[in-house]
Amino acid sequence: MSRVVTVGAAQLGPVEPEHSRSDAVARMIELLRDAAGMSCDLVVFPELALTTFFPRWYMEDQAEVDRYFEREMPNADTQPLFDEARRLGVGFYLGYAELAVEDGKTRRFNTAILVNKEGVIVGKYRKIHLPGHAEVEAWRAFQHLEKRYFETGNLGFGVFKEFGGTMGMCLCNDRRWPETYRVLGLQGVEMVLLGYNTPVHNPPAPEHDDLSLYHNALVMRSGAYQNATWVVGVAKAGPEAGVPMIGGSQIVAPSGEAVAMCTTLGDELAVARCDLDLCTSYKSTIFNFDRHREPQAYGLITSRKGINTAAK
Ligand code: ING
Repeated sequence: MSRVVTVGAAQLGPVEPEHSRSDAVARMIELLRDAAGMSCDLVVFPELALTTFFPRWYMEDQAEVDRYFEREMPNADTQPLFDEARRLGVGFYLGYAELAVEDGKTRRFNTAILVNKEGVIVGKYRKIHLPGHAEVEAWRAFQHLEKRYFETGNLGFGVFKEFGGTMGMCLCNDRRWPETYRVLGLQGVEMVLLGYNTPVHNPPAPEHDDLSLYHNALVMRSGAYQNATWVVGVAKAGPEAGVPMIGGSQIVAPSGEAVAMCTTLGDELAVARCDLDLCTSYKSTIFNFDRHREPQAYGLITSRKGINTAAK
């Protein structure tokens, strides 16, 4: 028995500051239609897909920053995407900047949602690992102010029983942290969906720049293999507001192999038929967590003394 989900990695090229949300939505609808033409069940769009990657600038005025946030979802700008997806019978993952009022307090998150084939939001995730810095750093060619503009996500890493399997979500920098995949893996995740906006150049470590695509692939492929899950990673790519961002969107099998990849820096769709039952081949053998993981023996800081004793 196979549980095949046909997935479209819908990479976007630059969303420039002068592009409106409806410009971005129109491009995403084009990719959605292409995906439906290839029998996709689910399409994954990038992080912050509706706007340019605004954390690259320092903005003093909060009202200026808030222009990049969505106050409700769907809204007038995104309703056409929801409507077309429902008409086509395709679900999607969408990254955007969320402004929410919770208990009378205004909260701002880097958010992703999972929308089912009926156009209903069935899952939400708020980015936990926020890279960059909170104060403007004039020495940088461009800023990375996610720690200033967003709060740490408060929804944890959850799984959602959708599309015939166990789906998980994360965002961008989360993909670099093994904890992300392991927390999802311990919940039996079978497909991790993630969008990213990754500059080629990381100002604090220019020596990493040549490895940016390698590191992108490395973290998603190892996360997939070590947690016996599919991983779908989708870029907003290309020279956005003059800042080059990596592409490298790809669909990764539980084996760690990339089965589909984008090869440009523009709007591009990569499609794969993903059999969720392939996860079982790893979850029931080498990564059978119940049989082979030994968390009680891992010597966390709280049992440091225990390790020293064993060493004598
Ligand atoms: N972007 C980057 C990412 O983790 C970054 C931050 C840039 C890390 C360059 C390392 C090198 O992919 C976001 N938005 O998290």
